[in-house]
Amino acid sequence: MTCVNFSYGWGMLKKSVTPIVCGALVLVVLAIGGEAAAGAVMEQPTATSQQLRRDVLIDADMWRRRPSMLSGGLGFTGIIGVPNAGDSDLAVAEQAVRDAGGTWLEDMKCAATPTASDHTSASTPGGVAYGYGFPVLNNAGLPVVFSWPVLPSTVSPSDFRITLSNGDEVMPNSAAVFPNYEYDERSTVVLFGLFGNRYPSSDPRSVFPVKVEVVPDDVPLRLVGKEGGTQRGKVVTVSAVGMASHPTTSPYDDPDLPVSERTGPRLVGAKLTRFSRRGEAAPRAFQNDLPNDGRSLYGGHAKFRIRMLTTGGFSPDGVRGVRPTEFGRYFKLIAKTRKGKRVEITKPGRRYLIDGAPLKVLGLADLGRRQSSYDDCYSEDHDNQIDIILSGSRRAISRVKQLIIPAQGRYSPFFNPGGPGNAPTPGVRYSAPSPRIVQNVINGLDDPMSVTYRPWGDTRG
Ligand SMILES: [Ca+2]
Ligand SMILES: [Ca+2]
Ligand SMILES: [Ca+2]
Repeated sequence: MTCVNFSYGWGMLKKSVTPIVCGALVLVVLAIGGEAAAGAVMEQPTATSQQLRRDVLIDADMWRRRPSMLSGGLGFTGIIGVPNAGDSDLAVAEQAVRDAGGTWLEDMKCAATPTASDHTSASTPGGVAYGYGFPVLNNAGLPVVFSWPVLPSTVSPSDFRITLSNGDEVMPNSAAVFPNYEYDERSTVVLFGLFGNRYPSSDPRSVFPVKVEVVPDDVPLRLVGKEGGTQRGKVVTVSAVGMASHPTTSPYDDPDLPVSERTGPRLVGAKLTRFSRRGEAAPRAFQNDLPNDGRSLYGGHAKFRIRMLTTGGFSPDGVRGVRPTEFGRYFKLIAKTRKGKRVEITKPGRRYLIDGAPLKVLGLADLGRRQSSYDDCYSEDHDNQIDIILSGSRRAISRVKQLIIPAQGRYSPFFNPGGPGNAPTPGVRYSAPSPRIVQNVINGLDDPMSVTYRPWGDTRG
């Protein structure tokens, strides 16, 4: 058996395998071989996955004053837990991925030789076990985004019930804060399970989630925040039971819909704060793409941060990472002067004047590590946060009011990991591109709306 190139991140596993992951793969083979054997050896979740269940939050964002579920809907199907997707023989891996409905990048331009996990967003069963505890086979992915971070030790599959458009109710197979594992994140839980198919919602054969809800179990899911949702409030935990989302579309709806109607990933929040790297850390087993904070990439020039929260992974094609240099490819910021004049901020590195005060976008962060240059193999965390890092005066920065993803013309849309790559398999339907998005920016310069919860007093993995 070959034990290489399990990736992780939305199931994209960029890292070489540890003995633990090889062990998990062996368990998968046993599971396929016979349920009795699987039951005997798979009672315990992987040790790595348990690192994500420790209750540590450091300056984690509250995205609204009140706790709620901001989004919860199908991301993509079939590509989570694909046996052989990480095979070192890339022809074997590509065939396995395409057979499962995934895509495989061609003509990659990389300084290093691309591995299977550079070519595809499909994950291996062993890679799933690394972050989620147990392997799964050919599952769908469904991110659930809350307005407050979760209390990690309360997260389990039995906290969720998914109602499908055909009336079926299903429980996920997996649930974890992965890949939103940094201590200043953790408001998104990703679920794996069997949540539908790839027919568009206009097709009578279509099955997709129409309700995603938090239900009671032995240890009901709790969120952590502060009274009133303000920095000064007392730290509280609240039950998430009863919170729900009601999707009406499938990510497999027509990708050629008008840009405003596309059913790909969206934004659910954007917040401006003073730059801080507090909480920019993760448990030991999850540090491969760290540090990825603004100061690590842009040094002392990093003075302000606009962090965005998305409903699912953001990639230019479903597979490749976003690069720190690509602000202008996807985004623009809108500032309003005191007299109401609109200023579009479109170019990184350019100095803009707002009411005579300077502002500059340095670039993007919360992707991967700083490199001297970036290519098709750039490894990033593939979670659902991206930071825009700025320098300039507070007077100018505080006038930034909107973040826009035009998603057409000279602007690229985003795809979740179910996207088509650059060489989709003919006849296979992939998840849709993002719509045009206009997101109001929360001004957190005075009140950053963040919460720290650290009962054990340390941040080590
Ligand atoms: Ca991150
Ligand atoms: Ca980060
Ligand atoms: Ca990120």
